[in-house]
Amino acid sequence: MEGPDRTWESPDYEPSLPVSEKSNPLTRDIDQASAIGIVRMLQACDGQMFEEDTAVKYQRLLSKQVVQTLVEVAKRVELILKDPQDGLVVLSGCGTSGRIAFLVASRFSRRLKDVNQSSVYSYIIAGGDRALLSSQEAPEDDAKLGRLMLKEACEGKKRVVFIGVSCGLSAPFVAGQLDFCLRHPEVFTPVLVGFNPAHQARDEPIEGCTFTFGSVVQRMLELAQSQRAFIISPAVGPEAISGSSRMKGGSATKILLEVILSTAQAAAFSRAPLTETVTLQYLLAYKNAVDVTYSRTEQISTLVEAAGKSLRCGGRVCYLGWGTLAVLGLIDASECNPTFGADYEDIRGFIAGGYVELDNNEGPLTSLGPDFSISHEEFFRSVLPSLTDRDTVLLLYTHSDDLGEVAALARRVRERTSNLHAIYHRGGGDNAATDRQEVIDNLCSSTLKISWPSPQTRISVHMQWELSTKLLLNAISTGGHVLKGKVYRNHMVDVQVTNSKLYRRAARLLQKLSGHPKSQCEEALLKAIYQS
Ligand code: F1P
Repeated sequence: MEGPDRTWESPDYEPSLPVSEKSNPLTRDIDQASAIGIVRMLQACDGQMFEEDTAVKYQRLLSKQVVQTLVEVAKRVELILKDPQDGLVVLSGCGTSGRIAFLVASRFSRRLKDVNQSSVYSYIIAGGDRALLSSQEAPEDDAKLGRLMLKEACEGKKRVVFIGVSCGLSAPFVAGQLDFCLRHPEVFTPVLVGFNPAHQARDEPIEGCTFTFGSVVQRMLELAQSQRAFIISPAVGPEAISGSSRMKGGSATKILLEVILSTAQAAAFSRAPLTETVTLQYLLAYKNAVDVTYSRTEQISTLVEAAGKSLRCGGRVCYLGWGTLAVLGLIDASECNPTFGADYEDIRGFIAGGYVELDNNEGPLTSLGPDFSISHEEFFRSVLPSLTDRDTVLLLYTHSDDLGEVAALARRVRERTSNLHAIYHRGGGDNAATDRQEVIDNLCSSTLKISWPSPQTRISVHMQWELSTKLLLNAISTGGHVLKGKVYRNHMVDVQVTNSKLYRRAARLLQKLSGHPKSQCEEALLKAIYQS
């Protein structure tokens, strides 16, 4: 069997770029690939998340040091769970990182509620809740805003574990929050999650601040020696589409946050030991989820093909989901606009129960515009009447959802289009097909059904289904846009240049592709941005 491709790890490979911005040699020709070729490339890329560390250059997800830090952070969370009064665990980030923070904080808050415990989790996303469903990239550059939002969230709290996520170790919003934590060590334990080695943290000046992301990381590294700050920053390899941290960055964020909170919660309420072995078992359960998902290459490529066809001929792709799988649909759809220059109607997500089910801090956002209408009713009202075979509809559900409701919805969609597909997870060894499931199968032109064995660890099988669904949706929306021609080699070429990270990336890309000097490329970019 062929070993992993380690080209990107060489010091000579794109040496000026951090791992999160490098282009992945595995996907260099993704723009030329067929649907199945795309899926195989994504599989190889996602597989890099769990590769072992070699020549000590990069820490990886399964490295001993990463596992040890996860245990230490979980212990800090456990302390808050055991004595929740005046304590808080804050998960924060920008874009995808903030969306995953929301997803994870919501899930674990719900779990605490189920066992009659008071909630200790809170999320912050740059730009507020509207950023859960749309791209709000300018606030990412605002360190002061980050600090203010954190201050507000922690008002009156005496002990706070703050987990700031920035995949590229680069967002000023998160740097501002970490700086604030470092200035108030009596209250805050700062934790940084990202996917570059610490020395690759961004060192560009931040407007109105005396610190850079890099200098904040330096201060944290010093405190890390006495466990007063923690940095978890394994490399997961370059993204399949260069810099698209919604992909592996988002997946690895979900894995790390869930491992920390799951192990902490099990230790606090079930006296489960909080050890490296247990933590490693959790991580390996996610590796298994990735492997199980990609064992369906053919079926995934059917979905990619369908999405690509719809997008190419001006049709739409709609994700109609239930529970947290629907939230993943909303998240995936919202990311297509900044990544591929897509219109909000190109790929849209809908969730059964709308904002009640989403349960976000700011409540319903429908008044913000049509792209914030997210319920199935809204789909029936505004999309269903104009649905045709050009559009692709994808149902996202699990065996714990109301299959009668799924079947009823499938029937209504099927009256307008035969291009109906489903992703369905079932677990606990439950393989028996129900009548309702058969009805749904017959209505759909393809069903990607994954039966999950009961997990060996305490990990919730739902979290594996979620990761699996995230990978599938990322493959569908990325693959669909690649087939539409929105990617050149493995670069986003229809990206919106809405913050400083994206500006630098766009300028670099112009230089790489045109061969012209930096100054000329920046001038051309500025002209394009300001349309002059
Ligand atoms: C945050 C982020 C990404 C998004 C885009 C712009 O990045 O919003 O989620 O896909 O690249 O930046 P990071 O701070 O997590 O690196």
